Formats: sequence, C-alpha cells, structure tokens
Amino acid sequence: MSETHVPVGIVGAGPAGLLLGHLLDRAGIDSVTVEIRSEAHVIDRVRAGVLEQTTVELLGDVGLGERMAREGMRHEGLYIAFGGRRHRVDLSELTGGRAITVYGQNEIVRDLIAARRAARGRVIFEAEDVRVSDLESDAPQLQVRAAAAAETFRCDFIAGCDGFHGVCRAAVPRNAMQSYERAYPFAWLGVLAEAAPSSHELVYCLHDRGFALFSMRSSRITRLYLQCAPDDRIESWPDDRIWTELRTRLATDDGWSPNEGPILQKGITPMRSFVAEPMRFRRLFLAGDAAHIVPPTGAKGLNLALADVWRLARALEERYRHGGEAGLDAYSDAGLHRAWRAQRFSYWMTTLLHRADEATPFDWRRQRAELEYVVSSRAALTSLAENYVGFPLS
Ligand code: RFL
Ligand code: PHB
Repeated sequence: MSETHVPVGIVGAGPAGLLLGHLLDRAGIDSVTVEIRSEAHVIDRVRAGVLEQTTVELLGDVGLGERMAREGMRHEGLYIAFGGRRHRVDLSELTGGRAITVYGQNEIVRDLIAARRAARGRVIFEAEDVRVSDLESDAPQLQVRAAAAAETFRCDFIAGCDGFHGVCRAAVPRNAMQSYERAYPFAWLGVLAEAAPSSHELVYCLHDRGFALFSMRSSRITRLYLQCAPDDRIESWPDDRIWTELRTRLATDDGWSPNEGPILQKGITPMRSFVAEPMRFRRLFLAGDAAHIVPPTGAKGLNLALADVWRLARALEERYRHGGEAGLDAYSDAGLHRAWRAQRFSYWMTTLLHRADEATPFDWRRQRAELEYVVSSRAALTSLAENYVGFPLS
C-alpha cells in the first residue's frame, strides 16, 4: 500500500469537486480528486441547466467560459403559466440588466474535466472503497482502491464534494453536525427530447393536474419536467403518457405548446430540502450537495455548489500563501447564509408551483391568489427576479 502526502484531498468529481481542483491548481495548490463513478457516467448525467449570472462570470474569470459563451443561451426572462395564461417575468428589466444562462451541467463537467486534464491534475475515476479517517487529527486520511491497488493520501485538508449520499458527511461524529431536512409529497419526472424548443425562455407552469416545466439544452434539444408522485416508477410513464400529460399541463390559451420529438432520456428525482450545520468538521470541509440540497424549482443547487468551492478555494489560498485561517473559519457561516437564502427561495417556488395531494380547497384557492399577486405586483416580481438571477458571491 502506498502513502502520499497531498495538501488537499477532494472527494467527488461532480461540478463542485472538479471546480475546486481547478481553482486550487490555478493558485498553485496541489490536490487529488477521487470519484467512485466512471468519467463517462459523470459527464453523461443529465441534471441542472440554469446558471446564475455570477456563476457564468466566475467560470469565465477562471478560463472556463469559452465554449459556454459560444453554446450557452442567455435568457433575460422566463414565463410563469397558470389558468391557461403565460405571464412573462422580465428578469433583466427587474434586476438592472442581469440574466441567467442555460448551459447543461454535463457541459460544465465536460469543460472542467478537460481543464483538469490539460493541467495534469490527478482525478481518479472509478475509485473503490473510498474512506476518510483520522478526522480528529491534523493530517486526515483519504483512502481509496484504484486499479486494484490501495492508496492512502495524508492530507492537510479534505473537501467533501461527494454529494448527498457521499461518505464525508457520514464520517463526521454525530454530535458535531446538525441536519435540517424536509421531504416533499411529490417528485419530478425529467425528460430530454429531441425537439427544437418552441419558446426561447423557460416556462414554469402550475396546472390543476400539477407542475410542469419547459426548459432546453440547445436549439435541437428540449428539457421538460412533470410533477409526479414520489413513489411513481418510470415504467408507468411510457412516452405517449408523458407527451399527453405535458401537452395538457403546458399548453396555453395563446396557442403555445412544446414541440414533441423522440425522448432520449427520462428519470424520476425525489425532492428534498436539506442543510448540514456547520459545513465543517476540523479539517474536513463540506461543499455543494454534500452540505445542502434544495428542491430544483429554484434552479439553485449547482450555483450554490460552485459558490461554496469558490469560497473554499479562496480560504485555502489565503492559508497556503499567508498562513491565515480567517477564511477557513468564516467558510461555514458564509456558506450557510447563502444556502438558507437559496433554501427559502427554492421552498417558496416549490410550494407556489406544485399541487400537493393533501391541499384543501382553501389551500388551492390561496395558492392561486398568490400566483395572481406575484405576476401582477412589481414588488413581488422584483423579489422573484433578484433571487432567480442570484446574488453576488460573498
Ligand atoms: P454531485 O453533482 O452530486 O457530485 C458528487 C460527486 O461525488 C461522487 N461520489 C463519490 N466520490 C467518491 N467517493 C464517494 N464515496 C462518493 N459518493 C459520491 C458522485 O458520484 C458525484 O460525481 O454534487 P455537487 O458537485 O455538489 O453538485 C451539485 C449539483 O449536481 C446539484 O446541486 C444540481 O444538479 C441541482 N440541480 C440544479 N441546480 C441548479 O443550479 N440549476 C438547475 O437548473 C438544477 N436543476 C438539479 C436540477 C438537480 C436535478 N437532479 C437530478 C437532482 C435538475 C435536476 C433534475
Ligand atoms: C433544467 O433545465 O434542467 C432546469 C431548469 C430550471 C429548473 C430546474 C431545472 O428550475
């Protein structure tokens, strides 16, 4: 078994882990990243699509913006639809010119892996038996088995970027971290279809039959979501049922409906809100979905994950350049502030736009009244827009 010292051990090669490796590399700090899945799996996973303006600026500032600038789609507005009508939310006008960009998470991951490779960064895919230990010591360990050989990395710091089901958070002693959680009585059925988007902008829709979302990935690919039951199985959603349901929920009185085409991929995702506090245990720092999960209705998860590692990279740079730990000490509080703000917004968007089975007729009327208010009040629209396009990094 070999043992190597490495300043930062990164667990997980999702967007958070890969960007952290990239940022550390630019700051001259060595790291190793270990990932249980294959490179192809990590790239092909279909997930987020909406980037806040700050996220786009961050990726551009660190040399990752070239393809995104070419292929990403800048959106200056979105639609909220209910009662058969679409209402445009002019994000840019409401936020002094800010906007979001639609660029698939898998494209960001592809760009990040290419950058890690160009910098000769160590990313170990298909790692087995990933374990973190000695967390109470000044030299925590990251152990993996890769290509049938066991390796131990002695680290100054470990970054837990291993998502909600990872090993890092689970390795923290129970009484050292508190978690806050909420499950929702519905899930999202997500569909990738080979069909030209029939709207330039996203459509978030509440119908009597539940939520539906129209999004996109390119001029040829539409991305769609339907509210379904958390225990629904994908087998009970044949393609023709999906299209019938999408058409029924999304079509509006102005004649708009999504273009249809072959379904390339479909899957069901549960919804939850989750926050772990603090986001740190000694020399282990949690980032991204390992520390917090938001329901996807606010489109915040990926943006939060990248904001975490931006802050963590700055704090580690300060530590290695000047020996100061103020940034590391402030990491958790600043991350939790951002995470809870996103948590509030994502919860609000989710409960505003989904139909809960247990909703009483009163709840349903109140929810419709809230939607009417949101689309008719400049104050409410401004609040939605500033949260949706996102806040500056801090
Ligand atoms: P990830 O992407 O889950 O990556 C974690 C990585 O860690 C690996 N891993 C391990 N590696 C080593 N050892 C272990 N023991 C490990 N256990 C796990 C995993 O294989 C994986 O590669 O977390 P990260 O990097 O924090 O990134 C978070 C984002 O992926 C997530 O927040 C977003 O996808 C959420 N999300 C959205 N976010 C947005 O900002 N905008 C959106 O429009 C948006 N839409 C979405 C979404 C998430 C969705 N799903 C499927 C959950 C839409 C959907 C449907
Ligand atoms: C997506 O395009 O995948 C997407 C868009 C908006 C959301 C969530 C997901 O709120």
